[in-house]
Amino acid sequence: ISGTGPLGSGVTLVLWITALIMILGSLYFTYGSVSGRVAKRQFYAISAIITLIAATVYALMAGGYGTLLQQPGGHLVFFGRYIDWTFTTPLLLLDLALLALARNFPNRAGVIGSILVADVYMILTGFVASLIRTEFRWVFFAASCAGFLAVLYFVLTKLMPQASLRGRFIDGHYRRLTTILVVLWILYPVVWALGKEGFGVIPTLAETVCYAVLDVCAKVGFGLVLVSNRDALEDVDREI
Ligand code: RET
Repeated sequence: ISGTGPLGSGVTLVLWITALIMILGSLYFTYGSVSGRVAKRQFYAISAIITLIAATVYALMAGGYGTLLQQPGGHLVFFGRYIDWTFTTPLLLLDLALLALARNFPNRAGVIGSILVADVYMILTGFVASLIRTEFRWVFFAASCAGFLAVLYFVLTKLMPQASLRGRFIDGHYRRLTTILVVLWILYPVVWALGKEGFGVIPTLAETVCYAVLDVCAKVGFGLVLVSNRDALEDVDREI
């Protein structure tokens, strides 16, 4: 890939800072995954992978290789983001599924698979929307939103009742994490619509800052909250 070369200095700085935060997060979660309590290890490990992927892609974008210029009249497409999201959003949903679904839940793989398919559909149609210059992009934006609604449907109506059955610690923890996830994830299409790929009412720097803050909260913040609840994670291990 040739990339578009250096971006504005403000944008580049924000991308490097975010890459650094992701690296620190990844080191922290990796450490926890080998030294922490057994019940927590799988969740530390998933968070470590999520932040490592993000660190890699942020470094790529900061170097000017994670963007392409859409011609003619072009806007910058930060395609790196979609690579990141294709892998990290399924892993975040896997966290919720591992919390909610007991190992002996019938059709566990089917439910998890359905959520992941809806999620990847959301990201890939969103990517296509970002490549299209004409108004037709909103058709793909709408398709992506439909995928997002399907994800929310699974999280709220399929996983939530199962989490409730697993005792009050898991139930409470699942609800807290789901609230954080829903609030943060809804903001992504909002930033997209406001940014260059959508209506173009906010400049690239503002868009970069918004996504950086969202990504740090949705990956590092979410991961920290996830591993902070010992009672709930021990119940996951105890197969309640
Ligand atoms: C797009 C644009 C099209 C419409 C929709 C979108 C949703 C994106 C989401 C992304 C979440 C990313 C996370 C990343 C980090 O950990 C693709 C922006 C609905 C929900 C959580």
